[in-house]
Amino acid sequence: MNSHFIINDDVQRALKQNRPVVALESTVLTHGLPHPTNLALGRDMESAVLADGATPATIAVLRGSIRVGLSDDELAEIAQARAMKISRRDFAAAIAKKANGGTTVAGTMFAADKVGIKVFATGGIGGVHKEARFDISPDLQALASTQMIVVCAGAKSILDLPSTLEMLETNGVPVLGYSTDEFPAFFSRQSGFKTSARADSPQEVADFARAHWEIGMPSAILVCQPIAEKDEIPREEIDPVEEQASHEAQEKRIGGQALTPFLLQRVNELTNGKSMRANLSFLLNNARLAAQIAQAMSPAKGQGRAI
Ligand code: PSU
Ligand code: MN
Repeated sequence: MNSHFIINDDVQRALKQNRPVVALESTVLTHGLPHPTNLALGRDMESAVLADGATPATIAVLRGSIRVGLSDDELAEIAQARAMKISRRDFAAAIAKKANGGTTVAGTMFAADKVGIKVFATGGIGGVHKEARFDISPDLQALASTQMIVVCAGAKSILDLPSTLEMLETNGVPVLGYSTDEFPAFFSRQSGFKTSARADSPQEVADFARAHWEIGMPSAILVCQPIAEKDEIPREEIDPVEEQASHEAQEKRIGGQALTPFLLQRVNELTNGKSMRANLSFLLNNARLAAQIAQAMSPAKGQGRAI
């Protein structure tokens, strides 16, 4: 590994001993949630991964280095500092400027793959935008070309969900519903669209992934876990809010990397923080499930818990 990457000791040890490791993204911390909620979430996600027997590896760029695994001080720094949004094209810019940055799903997958992490938990993936259908998240490209299990709560209905699912199909990415046959729409358990397959336990996900990669498939597996029923926001409530946010984005001509953070923030304002609470709920659930899947994937399964 070259000098642009710094892997922290806990993660390095776990990887060396083939113990389960779960990658966590940081754009949700730098661009998705306000301070100090973002720091509390970052800590809670790490604790959730640890409690389910895996080592958390939050990925970010700190002062120009790609960091895999952060200390608590470093997590606090990334949650507070001005940070770039880092997808695949942005790493070199951040390194050259010695900047801080939160890595998106695509950015996190890139770094996690480089160090050999196979399981990653996030909230929602990027996809095809409704406002501009040529605005297709690099997350979809990363999913097409990285052998990794990505646990999410589906995608937001601020995105063009049918086009997003079509792109995943085009790119050979299996969309696994976790205990569901329906693609979950982030705040809602249902979207009206089907997944391509289903798994009902961490072991089933692990077996599916092994089969996919053993035959030589280069793509990721997108595991979609619906939000808990108690935290769900009904479609009739969230859909008009998302539509309003989308109109505002068009009026203000917000595009490119700024679009997703704008939409997230507006939806949160318009729901008086309800969407943020829902977001926190499934981020934690996804961290837990990812840890269980990482255990099921681990050859060192049953050799003691991560510390
Ligand atoms: N969707 C969310 N919350 C998020 C993101 C997406 O509901 O925090 C973040 C993720 O990091 C994702 C990125 O990878 O936004 C996608 O941004 P873009 O659409 O610019 O690719
Ligand atoms: Mn985009």
